[in-house]
Amino acid sequence: MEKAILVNLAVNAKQKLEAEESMDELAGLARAAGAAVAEKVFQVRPSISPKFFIGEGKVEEIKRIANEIDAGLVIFDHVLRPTQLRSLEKTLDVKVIDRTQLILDIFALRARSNEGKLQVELAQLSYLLPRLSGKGTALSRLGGGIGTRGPGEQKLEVDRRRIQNRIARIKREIKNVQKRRAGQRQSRKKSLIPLVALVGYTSAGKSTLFNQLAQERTFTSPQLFATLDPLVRRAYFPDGLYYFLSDTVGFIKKLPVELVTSFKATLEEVTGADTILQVIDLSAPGAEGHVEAVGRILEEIGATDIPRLMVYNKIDLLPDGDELLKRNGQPGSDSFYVSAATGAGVAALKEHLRSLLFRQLQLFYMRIPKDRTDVLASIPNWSIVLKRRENGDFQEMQIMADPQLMLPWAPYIERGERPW
Ligand SMILES: Nc1nc2c(ncn2[C@@H]2O[C@H](COP(=O)(O)OP(=O)(O)OP(=O)(O)O)[C@@H](O)[C@H]2O)c(=O)[nH]1
Ligand SMILES: [Mg+2]
Repeated sequence: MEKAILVNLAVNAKQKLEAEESMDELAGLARAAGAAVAEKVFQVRPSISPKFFIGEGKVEEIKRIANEIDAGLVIFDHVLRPTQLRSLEKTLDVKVIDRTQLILDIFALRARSNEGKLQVELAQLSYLLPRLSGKGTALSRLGGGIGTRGPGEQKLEVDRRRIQNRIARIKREIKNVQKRRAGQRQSRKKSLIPLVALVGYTSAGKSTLFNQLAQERTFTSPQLFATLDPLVRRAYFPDGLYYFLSDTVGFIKKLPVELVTSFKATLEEVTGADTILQVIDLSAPGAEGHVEAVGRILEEIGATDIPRLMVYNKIDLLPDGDELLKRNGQPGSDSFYVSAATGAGVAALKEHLRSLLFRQLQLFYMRIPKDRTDVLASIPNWSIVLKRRENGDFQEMQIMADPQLMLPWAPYIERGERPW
């Protein structure tokens, strides 16, 4: 494990609390990247030093600490200029990375699908390009480990021209993947089955809730950014009615701009959703700030018109958790309190989702002569087929459909309930 020293600069004492929260988050990120956080260094300074970002005295202090505890990595809780990074490394004589590099590094570790890897590489190259500024030597410092994963050093050492070519090629490849994804979205739209997207701050519990709703095992982990690639599954109600549920990448404050743009593919899934479930870790110290950060990103990707439910998670960690449960299901409320881990409150959320998504749909029993292939073929275009079976010369179906659309099909509707 690489021993890391974290550094934060606040411009005035009032920002101290914010700085501490931000550093806690940075520590989580550093651990997610595989570092051992050995020391946190704070400085309050009214202005940013052009040379070292922090004051020169502080640099000396960090150098002393690094020597004492044998730390090989210093992580700044900010975005540093290339010249600042270089001066710091020269003076400190250890690897120095900024918040952006750290996040990019975690994404590089976690990306699993081909598309995810492309997105990460694109983000890394976009970060790198303006920092090349003709100085190839700036890259040779990358000796491996945290802050250097992804495209790999050899690839990083190619010149600007080749990086630009590579960026262009990745963008084309991503476009193809996005086209395919758009096609899949299109066919989902046609099929009337609603799409629900889980969004939220990293580690809010999206994947855990996804598993509860879709009854499916996906990767949940205390690590940050466990989920990077969009995942869509069917989530069933006991009677066979279902919707598509999508798990997405976690958001984070100060998300590198390189990532905001390149992870749009993941977030596009969200803009196509019929309903958004915003998952909030109610036990997290900065929960309010997280809600705001996610809200801002939803605004940026144009998803604010989509109906949204607020799902306050991890109530099992709160002393008043049982009290909060009682608030579920109040008429007109878009807030739900759950524990995705224990399942508490999830039933109320499911019930609400069902009425929200399928409000205008009713259950019909259909009996259609097998030779009416035109009717049989059209049914899935305007209804959700729950079950079908053969019965002599007939196909029998249970469907969910909007009653207003049923008039032309009245001759094929079976009256009375005949559950099977
Ligand atoms: N105590 C408690 N822990 C929970 C709950 N829901 C999730 N967790 C834990 O919180 C951590 C993060 O959960 P995930 O479901 O991976 O979170 P996520 O939002 O998908 O995170 P990313 O994919 O990394 O953005 C895991 O260790 C979960 O076990 C809950 O209701 N209560
Ligand atoms: Mg996840």
